[in-house]
Amino acid sequence: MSGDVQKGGHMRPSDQRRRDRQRDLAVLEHGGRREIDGLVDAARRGALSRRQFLFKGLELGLSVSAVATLLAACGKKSDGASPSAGAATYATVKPDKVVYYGWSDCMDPETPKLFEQQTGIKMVCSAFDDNEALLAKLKAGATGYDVITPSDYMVSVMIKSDLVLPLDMSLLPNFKYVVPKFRRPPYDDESDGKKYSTPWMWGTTGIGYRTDKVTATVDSWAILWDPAYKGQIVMLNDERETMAAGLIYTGHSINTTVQAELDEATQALIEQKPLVQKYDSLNCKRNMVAGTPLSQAWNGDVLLAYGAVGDKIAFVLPKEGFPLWSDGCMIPDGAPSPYSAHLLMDFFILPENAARIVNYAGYSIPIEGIDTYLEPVFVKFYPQPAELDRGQLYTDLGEFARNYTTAWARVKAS
Ligand code: SPD
Repeated sequence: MSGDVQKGGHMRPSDQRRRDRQRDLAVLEHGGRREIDGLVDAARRGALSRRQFLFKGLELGLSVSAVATLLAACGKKSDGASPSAGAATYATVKPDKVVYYGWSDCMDPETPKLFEQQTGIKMVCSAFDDNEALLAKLKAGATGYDVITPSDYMVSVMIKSDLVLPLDMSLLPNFKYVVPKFRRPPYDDESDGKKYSTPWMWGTTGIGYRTDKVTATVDSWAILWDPAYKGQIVMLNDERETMAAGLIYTGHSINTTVQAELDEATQALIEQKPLVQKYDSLNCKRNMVAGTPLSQAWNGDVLLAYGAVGDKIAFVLPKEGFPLWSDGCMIPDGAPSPYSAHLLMDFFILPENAARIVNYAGYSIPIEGIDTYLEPVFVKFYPQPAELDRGQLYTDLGEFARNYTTAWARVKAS
C-alpha cells in the first residue's frame, strides 16, 4: 500500500494537502505564474465571475484549495465585488450590450431605444415566465444575463443561494427616488451589510374576466372551480401563484408550511384541472383579447387587455384574499457586465423612465414623483386601500419550498 493511502483506499487529509502544494508549485514553476497573476488581476477588476475564476484556476492545474486562497486574496466572495469588504465596486468599462431577462409584457418598446441613445449600450430583452424556472436556469450555470427580475421570495432565495452580486450603490444615484418603505424590503434586508436588489414592479394577482361572456358575479376564487365554465378557464403556469389560488380557495395562507394544508390545496387544483383550458403565464393579454372568459391573472396583464378591447374586460381581487407581490432587479453571478447592469437598473428608477414603463405594463414601481407622469387608465385596476388589507405577501419558505415544487408537479402531472 502506498504511504499516501489509508486502509480503505482514502488519502489522509495531510497527504492530500502536501500533494496539492506540490501540484501548485509545479504549476508556478512551469510558467503558470503570469497567467495566475492575470487571473487575479481580472478578478480584482470585476472582469471575472467567481465561477469563471474557479474554472480557469483549475484549468491552469491549480488545486481547489489554491484557487480558494487566491479568491480570498482578491477579497471576493462573488463576482466583481470589491477587494474591500462591504461595498462592491465594478470595472466601469462600457460593453456593447446589456441583457435584460424579465417577465413577459413588462418592457415598453421605448425604453431600450432611449437607454441605447443615452449610454451607447444596446439593451437586449428576453422573457421568463416563472421564478422557479429562472432559479433552475441560474443554478444550472446559465450566464449571459446582466439584469434579472425575480419576485420578493425569490430575491431572498437568490441571495441565500449566492447566485447574485452585491450592488455598488455609488452607481445607483437614482436610488434616492425609491419610496422609503421599499428601500429595505424584508426579502433584501441588508443583514450581511450588502444590498442586492432595486425595486421593480409590484402588483396583485386576481381574476380577469370577459364581461360579455361571464354573467355570474365574479367576486370569489370559487368561480374558477365552477363546472359551468369548463374549458373556459386559464390559470397561471406558476408554482407559487397557482398553488396560492388553491391555498386561498381552500382557506389557507399562500405561505403555509403545514403539509396537510398544502395537500388540501393540491387536491383542489387537481379537481379543478378538468375545467382548465391551459396553464399559461405568458399570454394573458392575448388570451383575454381572444375571448378567454376567466383567467387567473396579474393586474397589469388585464390592464393591457383592457387597453385593447375596453369594457369587455374586468378585474377582481377576490373577497377571500389575493397575492400581493413585488419584483426586484438583480445582477446574477456571472453577469457579463455588472457595470452596465447598474446603469440599466439606475435608468429604470429615474421617475420619468419608471413612469413610462408603468404606463406600458400596468403595474406600479415604487418611485417618488412618478404620479404626475401616469396615464389616467392606470388607476383602473389599481387596488383600493380597503382591498389592500386582503392582500397576502409572498415569503421565502426555505426548505419547505421543495414541498411546493412536488405539489405543483402533482397538479401538472394529474
Ligand atoms: N406580464 C407578467 C408580469 C408578471 C410580473 N410579476 C409576477 C409576479 C409573480 N409572483
